[in-house]
This record gives sequence, C-alpha cells and structure tokens, in this order.
Amino acid sequence: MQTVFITSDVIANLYTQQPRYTGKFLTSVNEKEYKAESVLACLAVCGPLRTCFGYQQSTKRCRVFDFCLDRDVTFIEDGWVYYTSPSECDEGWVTYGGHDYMMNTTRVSQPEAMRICQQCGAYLVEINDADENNWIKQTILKDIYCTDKYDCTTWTGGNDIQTEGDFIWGASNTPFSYTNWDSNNPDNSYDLSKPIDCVDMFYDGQWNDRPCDFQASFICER
Ligand SMILES: [Ca+2]
Ligand SMILES: [Ca+2]
Ligand SMILES: [Ca+2]
Repeated sequence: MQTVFITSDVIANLYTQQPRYTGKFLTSVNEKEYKAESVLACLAVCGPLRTCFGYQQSTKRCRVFDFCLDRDVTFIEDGWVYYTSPSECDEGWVTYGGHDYMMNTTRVSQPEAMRICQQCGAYLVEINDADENNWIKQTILKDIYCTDKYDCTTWTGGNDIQTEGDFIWGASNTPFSYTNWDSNNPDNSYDLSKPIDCVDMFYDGQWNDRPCDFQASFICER
C-alpha cells in the first residue's frame, strides 16, 4: 500500500488525514472523480465547498465528496488516502440505539436547522419512540433550563406544513408514529399572522408546535 504524505502546510491546516478510510473505496451520491497530478492538485479541484477528498498516488486519481461517512465505505481498494476538513460536523456526536446525535446550540429557524444537519450528512432529529425521546431528554437536554420553557426549546424535524394537523417527520416524510406533546400543544396558536407548523421540544422532553422561523437550538441525527 502506498502512503501519501501531506507536504503542504495548506493541506495540513485545512484537512486531516482519515486513517479509517485509508485503502478503502468510498462511495457517495455526491462523488466526483478526476485526474490530478498531486494531492495538492486534487485539493485544488476540491474547492472550498468540498469537505472530503481522496487521492490515489499510483493512478493519480482524485475523488471529491460533499462529506465522507463511515457507512459510505464499500470495499478495500489499496492506495487511497482520504482527507476531511475539520468542521462542526466532526465533533460532539453521541451514539444511542444505532444512531448518532449532535446538539447544536446555535439558534436558527427550522429550515436552517434542516440545512445544517444535511450538510453534516444527517437530518433534523426524528423521534420514533418513547425510549428515544427519554434518552434525548436525559442526555442531550439535561443541562437546559429556563423560567419560561417556551424560551429555550430545541427543534425536532417535525412539521404539519402540508396538511394542518397531520404531523410528519420532514426528512423521511413519514407520519408521526409516536408523540410526546405538551398538554397544551399542539395548539396551532401563538402568532396568528403566520403558520404555526414546526415542532420543537421543551427541556422536559415534551413537544410544542410553533412558527418555523422561530430561532431555536436543534439536534441532528444520523
Ligand atoms: Ca430517530
Ligand atoms: Ca399547524
Ligand atoms: Ca404551540
């Protein structure tokens, strides 16, 4: 197996070699492959929008991806070395029940939260049963508290945008099979000037409906 060393400070500062992908074939829907004379040339092809790339020295092939995930590793292919750019997506994941979760405390609208999760190869959290809800409450929401619980909520991926009162999980487009609504919610009421069609969670793990442009923390799941 060949080893490609990072010879440039530029690469070293922007990207980290990922030993777990070395010598593997990585596939992803967003993959593109190019000829590149060197790792540096490959990086140049990547451009600033890519978060992951691979280079095979012997064939001078370069593959670029929007992101690299463990589940995208398909088979052994000697000589490939992969690099990923350190980003918000790399740290803070906690595993439960075969899924990873990451809390992001930046307050954004629900559509923006969905976009950020997607960028990390994940989706805005979809809560499928009481166990998952309890775990989120006890682990991810455990340090959150505010006097008015409406002030410090966390987005889930739920909405009733399509049909009022029919709640679905946005990423998988599936109806709620489990719910943990707060006793006064969903009330489809808050600010009557706009639709109240997105679902967030109070710190006690109960759910609420509110306008999708409200700014809240959010949890990505993958
Ligand atoms: Ca889930
Ligand atoms: Ca609604
Ligand atoms: Ca509400």
